[in-house]
Amino acid sequence: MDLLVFDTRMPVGGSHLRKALFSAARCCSSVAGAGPRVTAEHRRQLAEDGVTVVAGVLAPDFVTELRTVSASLCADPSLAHLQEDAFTGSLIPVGRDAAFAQLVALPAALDVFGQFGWSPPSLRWMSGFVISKPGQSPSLGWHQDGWFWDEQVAYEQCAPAAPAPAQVFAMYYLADTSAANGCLRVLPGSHRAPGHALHAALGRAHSEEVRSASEGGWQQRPEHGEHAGAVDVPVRAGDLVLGDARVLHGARRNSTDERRSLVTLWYMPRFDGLSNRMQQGVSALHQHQCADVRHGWAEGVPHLPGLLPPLVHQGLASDGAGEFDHNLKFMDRTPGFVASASEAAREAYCTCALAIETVESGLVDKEDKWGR
Ligand SMILES: O=C(O)CCC(=O)C(=O)O
Repeated sequence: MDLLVFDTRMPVGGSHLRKALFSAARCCSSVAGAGPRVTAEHRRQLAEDGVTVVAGVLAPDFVTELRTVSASLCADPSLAHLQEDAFTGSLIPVGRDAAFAQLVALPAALDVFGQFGWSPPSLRWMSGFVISKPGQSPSLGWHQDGWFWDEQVAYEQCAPAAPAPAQVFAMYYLADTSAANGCLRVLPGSHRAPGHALHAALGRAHSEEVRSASEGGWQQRPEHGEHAGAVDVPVRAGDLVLGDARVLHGARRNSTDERRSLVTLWYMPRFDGLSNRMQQGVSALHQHQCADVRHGWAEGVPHLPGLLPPLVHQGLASDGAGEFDHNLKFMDRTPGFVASASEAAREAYCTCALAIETVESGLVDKEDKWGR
């Protein structure tokens, strides 16, 4: 399909991501002599569509440095086990190289976050990965990265005056992207549609069950298909793609012979306002995936110490899979109400479910997970 053409028949409603608006947001986001500027359109896109692009956040020299570091990590034989999934490509924690400390606490990015209203100490960084798709690799399947679907914050954005997302991705592609080399694609508005039909058809994100590239027929699986309302998000190297963790997204196949790499960083814009249980989950994920950063990383990088979540001591058991599997026991990756959730989560879920019910009757089951 054409890039960024918005299909008005999309099932989740309320979204207006269109090529013209998207381009306008990119063009207007930089002012000569100043850092990138966040516009009302960026805010609207993030709130309603679940993703926006702030152009030109990384200087070209820094992009080159990050590309060199990423390439050397991908060439490191000791990290081969983190590159076995042909769909994702590499999934190498940024803690493997201190060069990424500068990126996590980059003043230009913190300035952008500040314009969205997110600042330390409530803004915390959780984790990050070098995701590098080799040339001639298949698409990365549709998925969402929310792991807190038993929490109130997973559902409160169905309310009209929605607060900041609980978790956002900051993606920096290290090369210009297009449909040919595996650009990002998203289903705008799906972060606010936990009853979206696609959820029930997908396996858990970044788990063993969705990484069997060797199996034939992957092209026919729903996570690799075309879906109504989906848009491509091609960017230039160094742009910042900011998105809600819950938005359904994936990447097109890389049909070129060049690697296509990005760094995905995960931030919690309002860590202080999260439940204790979720704060502990953030800290546990941080420790599990990026513990290396505590060993000397923060030294000499202004702002970084204030972005790190507190450490916790709790079980970090995974569901039995290897280091590549990003599913720990406390995570709830499936949208929809679960009986063990708190009363606050139940109320938020019901409000959200009622809002969706008026749009899509028949999808709502208040007693159990949607569609499962
Ligand atoms: O590879 C990409 O373009 C997207 C990566 C992604 O989906 C993620 O970091 O969650």
